[in-house]
Amino acid sequence: MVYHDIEGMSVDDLRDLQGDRLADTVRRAYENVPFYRDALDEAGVDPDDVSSVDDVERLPFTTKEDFRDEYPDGLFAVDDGEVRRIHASSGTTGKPKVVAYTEGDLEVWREVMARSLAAAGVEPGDTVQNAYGYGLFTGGLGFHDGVEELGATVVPTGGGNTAQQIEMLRDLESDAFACTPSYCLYLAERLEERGIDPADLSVSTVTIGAEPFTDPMREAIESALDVTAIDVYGLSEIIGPGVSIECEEAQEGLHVWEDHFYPEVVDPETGEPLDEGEEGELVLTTLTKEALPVLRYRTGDITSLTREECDCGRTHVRMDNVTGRTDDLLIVRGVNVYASQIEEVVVDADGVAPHYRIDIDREEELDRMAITVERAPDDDGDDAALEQRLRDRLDETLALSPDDLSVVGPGEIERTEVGKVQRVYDHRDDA
Ligand code: DLL
Repeated sequence: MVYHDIEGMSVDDLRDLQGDRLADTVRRAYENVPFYRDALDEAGVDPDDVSSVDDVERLPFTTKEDFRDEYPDGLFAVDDGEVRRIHASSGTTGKPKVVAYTEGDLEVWREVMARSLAAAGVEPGDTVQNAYGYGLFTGGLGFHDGVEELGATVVPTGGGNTAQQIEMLRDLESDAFACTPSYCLYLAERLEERGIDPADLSVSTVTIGAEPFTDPMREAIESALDVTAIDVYGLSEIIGPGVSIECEEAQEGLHVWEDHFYPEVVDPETGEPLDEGEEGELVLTTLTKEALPVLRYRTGDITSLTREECDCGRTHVRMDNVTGRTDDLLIVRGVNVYASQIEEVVVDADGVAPHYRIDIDREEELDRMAITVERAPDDDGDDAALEQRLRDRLDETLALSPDDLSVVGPGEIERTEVGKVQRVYDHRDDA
């Protein structure tokens, strides 16, 4: 279902609108945020010269470090009295990134989330159980507001508390469920333990995001829960969930709501813009944010863009599923490999459960990689044969031979009930 006419706006009109909104955003950032005034001056950009989206490439980048340096509110562009809500996202190191919303920003967020849910196939009157965490994390409240805005019913279970989650899913007969991909797997196992067949639940759609996942992982989720899994993307620095989503009609890339967020893909090394279809780092510019306008944010997320017509009729550009981040690149003895490439091989293999972990160590100046995978419960248990199959596939597809590859029994790899999953453990900096 298309929620708003703007989703089908002609590409030319969309570009005109983006140009006007970009000019406004740059002017507001320049006038209200000393950080941006300095950065724009240094880049030699006069806000009065910004009039079309083509000018975006002249703007300076904003990075995660800038958020940390300006902690907590140095990037805010409005007075405290206009801020209605704060969220924060914590990384693995340093201070969290604190983000702010005016009443207008909250309205935009509600709307893009309502659009996203409608694109995923949720309809007014449906019931959506929201298992994203509430609190400073943007997932819980972002989904919550969007469900209500769409005219559907939200069941705000939040993260974890799986026994209650299952009880509510059964008794309230929710049509859709919202959670991270790792929680889908967790939930599927708890359902099985209780002898509940997911096919007997009324949930038909799960909107999964907040973590990278590959196609084999999505297939594992869809089959374990007997649902369609729709990929939803977003980040706190830009708004939260609702930057982009797959449409249920095509499920071929995620439509970026580009009347509010302008996407580019750049070479992660040089920062040079890449062409449509080329894979690189996603860079986003907010076009309507009031409390926290952000120019050319280096998301670190790897994707590519396509403007090809989509079956669903939406004209908004699509980004590819994000399976990894620039900082997930594991360089092990000169071989560059992303965790997602390993995931694709191991999760796709027969006899393996969709759970794994990667440990990187350094011994006597040499990097060592250990991969641990889990035997699927219904596998007959020839671990040696399984290990050899995986080694052959890793070698064939990635030229990678892990120093250690172990197969463990069902349930032995730690699960994630709350928050974002961690699968890569780099111990090289521990010493
Ligand atoms: O994770 C917002 C969100 C909540 C998105 C719920 C979707 C659903 P942050 O905590 O700021 O915000 O983390 C943002 O998570 O830069 C990506 O690296 C990753 N990420 C988010 N969605 C996806 C996705 C939320 N669909 C960071 N696929 C982003 C892959 C994703 N990675």
